[in-house]
Amino acid sequence: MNLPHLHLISFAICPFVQRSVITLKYKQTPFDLTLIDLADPPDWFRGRSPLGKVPVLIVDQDTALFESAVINEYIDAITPPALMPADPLEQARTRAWIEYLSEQTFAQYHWMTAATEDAFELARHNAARGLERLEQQMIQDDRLGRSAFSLIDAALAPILMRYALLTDPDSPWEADAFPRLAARWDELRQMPAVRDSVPADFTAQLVDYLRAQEGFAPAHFAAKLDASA
Ligand SMILES: N[C@@H](CCC(=O)N[C@@H](CS)C(=O)NCC(=O)O)C(=O)O
Repeated sequence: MNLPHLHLISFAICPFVQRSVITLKYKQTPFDLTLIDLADPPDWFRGRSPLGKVPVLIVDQDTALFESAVINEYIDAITPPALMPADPLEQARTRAWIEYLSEQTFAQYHWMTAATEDAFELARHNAARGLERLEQQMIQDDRLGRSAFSLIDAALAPILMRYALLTDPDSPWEADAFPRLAARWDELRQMPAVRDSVPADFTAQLVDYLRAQEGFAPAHFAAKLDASA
């Protein structure tokens, strides 16, 4: 099958875009990437992205796909090896856990950007509960904890990468508390598709992003990351 031309529209530190970059790199599929500033998006982006969100994947300069889970399923369908299971029940379960990870991505974002100390604590608690439930699932359910790479991993890696970067006594993430997740992150972080899914100056870009926000958590992390960037 001749591959269509794939053009991914991105915002540099977006974890949802990163899901698609991981999938494209895992499949060793060529693609163009255009970065936009979400604070000041270009006019053409509004026309291409019905929700005004990234990622958008423009296929053959023509069709714009949106929603990272949908984009990843499309990439998976047109490039071997297939990551989505063939069995309809397993497909549905895969989609459900990817949706769960979307919630955890937002929980992490709320924690990283909490405006007040109270909101930071609440967000930490919510994110920790989400991680605990995931850890339990991985213990009970070998299909989730197995080592073969999956579309679930493409959604999990951006979250764990950010927790690994934002080490903090008030982090929901503790490697000792989540041994299954920590072991999975150890495997994922060594994969070239995951390692190369963010730019070399990712930490600096995250600091810049946080510095541009206001409130308790951004100031807290920007100062910490600044020192280590
Ligand atoms: N459900 C969407 C979420 C994408 C999303 O929230 N992207 C953020 C950047 S990380 C965005 O574009 N935000 C802009 C906005 O909400 O206006 C997906 O999975 O693609």
